[in-house]
Amino acid sequence: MAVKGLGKIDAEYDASNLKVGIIHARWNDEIIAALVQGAIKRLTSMGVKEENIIIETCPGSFELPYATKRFFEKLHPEVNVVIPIGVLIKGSTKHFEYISSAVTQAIMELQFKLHKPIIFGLLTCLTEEQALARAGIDEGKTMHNHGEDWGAAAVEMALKYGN
Ligand code: RBF
Repeated sequence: MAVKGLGKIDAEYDASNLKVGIIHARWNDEIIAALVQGAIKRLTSMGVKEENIIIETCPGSFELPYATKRFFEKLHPEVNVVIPIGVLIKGSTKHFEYISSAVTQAIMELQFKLHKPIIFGLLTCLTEEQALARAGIDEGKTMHNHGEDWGAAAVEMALKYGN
């Protein structure tokens, strides 16, 4: 049994009618691309139709909460759930700490404001190696792709708790 990770999904979900938004930041693009692919792979394997996965981008992780809000309110009110995806890597200044906690808090609060499920697709890594590993693309392939977990979480949250 795995100690970390999402664990076995709790039910057979029929996701064939779900509409899912993915909004990804454009910083750290190689890692982002792998995470987005991981999310799409899991969503489609659970029955979400490719044409019902709507992908949008924003500049960096800091912009994810507002982009997610406007995605629901303006661009695609019909989507059931959004996966905002960003990769923050600690540098030599305090940016990392400020952005990590502000974005985390804002995404959490946004769910309660909008009454929509929003998945936490933010990696907050101390090194680039950590981020590569969590996207499943480090040299030794030491970890799985966390984007896949986010895809599964999106389906479960939309079908069990969504409206
Ligand atoms: N955005 C990310 O998504 N990941 C990062 O690792 C990241 N690091 C940043 C480091 C610095 C010093 C600055 C100024 C910005 C960084 N950003 C990063 C971009 C940030 O999320 C935002 O897009 C910009 O600050 C514009 O509002």
